[in-house]
Amino acid sequence: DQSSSRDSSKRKRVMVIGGDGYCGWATALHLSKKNYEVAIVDNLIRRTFDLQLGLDSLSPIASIHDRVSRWKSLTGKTIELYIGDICDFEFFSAAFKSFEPDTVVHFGEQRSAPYSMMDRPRALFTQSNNVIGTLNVLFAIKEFSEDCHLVKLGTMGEYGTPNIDIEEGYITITHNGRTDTLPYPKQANSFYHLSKVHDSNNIHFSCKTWGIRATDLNQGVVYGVRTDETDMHEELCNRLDYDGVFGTALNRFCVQAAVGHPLTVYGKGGQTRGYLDIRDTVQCMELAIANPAKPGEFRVFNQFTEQFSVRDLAALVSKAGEKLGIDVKTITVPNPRIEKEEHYYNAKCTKLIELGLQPHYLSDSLIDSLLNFAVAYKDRIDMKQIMPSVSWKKFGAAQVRSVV
Ligand code: NAD
Ligand code: USQ
Repeated sequence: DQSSSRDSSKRKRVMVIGGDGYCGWATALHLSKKNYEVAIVDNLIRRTFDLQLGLDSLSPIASIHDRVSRWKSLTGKTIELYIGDICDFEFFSAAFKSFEPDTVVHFGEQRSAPYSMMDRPRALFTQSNNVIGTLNVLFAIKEFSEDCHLVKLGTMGEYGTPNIDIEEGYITITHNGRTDTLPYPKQANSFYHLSKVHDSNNIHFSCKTWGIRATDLNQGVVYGVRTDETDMHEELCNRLDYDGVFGTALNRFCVQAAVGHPLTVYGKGGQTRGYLDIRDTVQCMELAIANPAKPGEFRVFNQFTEQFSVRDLAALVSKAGEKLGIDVKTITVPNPRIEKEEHYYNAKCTKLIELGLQPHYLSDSLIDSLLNFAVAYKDRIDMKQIMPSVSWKKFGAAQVRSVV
């Protein structure tokens, strides 16, 4: 019978929610390669956002069905697929009961700050999708498998840019002669980043109340596209977003350089964030899964390897472009966001290193490889999508562009 064969195989079962997305796809393949039993849960809404907004990944991506069958034909490994919305508890609880995960890795949220700042419907969608989805995951764990470890993607942006060092989740404060260790203050800068703050609070409460074990990974901005597994075949290729809504800083700069568009530094360019290579995202996920939190523990890791300002990134891409004979220019774009443009930033990131993370620090060769990747798909670039189109200030109740 199925359950006894599961017991005897002793392979850990990991459900990857959001496994068709940028971080999730790379992670699902990596875990499958490392001999975990993997299931992907995804409602493919990220692909729908592209269709609705007229955007596309720089790299052509195969359908999720073709992706997993190609993986099976290359490696013999099966990745189970559950296509549906985790906000639908009937769907999600059926998937959960059928797969019986030891770990749930949750990437399945609307993750773009500009998308969440487009209009009221998209702000509401972002918060309801993210907060309700995460609550459903917590309810499923509570109801069906209290021992299951939740590994949840949070974001460094939950902390904002305070004028003191950023700790990993908690800070010890002495106030009026008394001392306590408290959740680090959160000051998010978009309705998206705020949805992650709400998630963290809901997860923390569930750990305390029901004894759930959870790891919140406050990830920095991810860059890069290739991992060992996605490199195995063109049908396993990951998505690479470069547009003004879903593209993130370094990935955008490399694509901009490849098509001769000046690099779009918003405002003064002193905005500093934590960054990491997608090859380190998959390593961090593996480490968090292999070393689970204790029952009732709400563990927080800051998941990034280096800090850069956007000005630093523009300079690094210009230098790498020069070597490849590309003349890279930088422009100052009036900042579409409300954020500090010059500020103190010093965030801790030691806990994943202590667990064994071996970082791929940003190097010329990584930038070269991203630039070359972008040059290879140059013909697919839609120049109209490069400049930012969403303003934090002009935010209104009306819906812009098409309907979700
Ligand atoms: P992505 O948009 O590429 O992938 C997210 C996936 O989740 C998509 O495939 C989408 O279809 C799916 N999804 C969304 N809502 C869902 C729902 N209700 N039910 C089922 N599936 C749903 O995003 P990504 O860049 O891979 O980011 C993954 C996670 O990591 C997000 O939670 C994001 O906040 C976090 N993160 C990303 C970055 C980054 O730089 N990309 C940095 C820090 C944190
Ligand atoms: N920026 C530019 N020029 C650009 C794009 C961005 O100057 O062309 C600036 C932004 O103003 C911001 C910084 O670069 O100050 C980072 O912006 P981003 O778009 O690269 O990243 P962000 O909006 O913060 O969001 C991304 C992911 C999100 C994740 C977050 C991690 O989309 O899912 O949570 O990175 S973090 O920033 O650490 O919160």
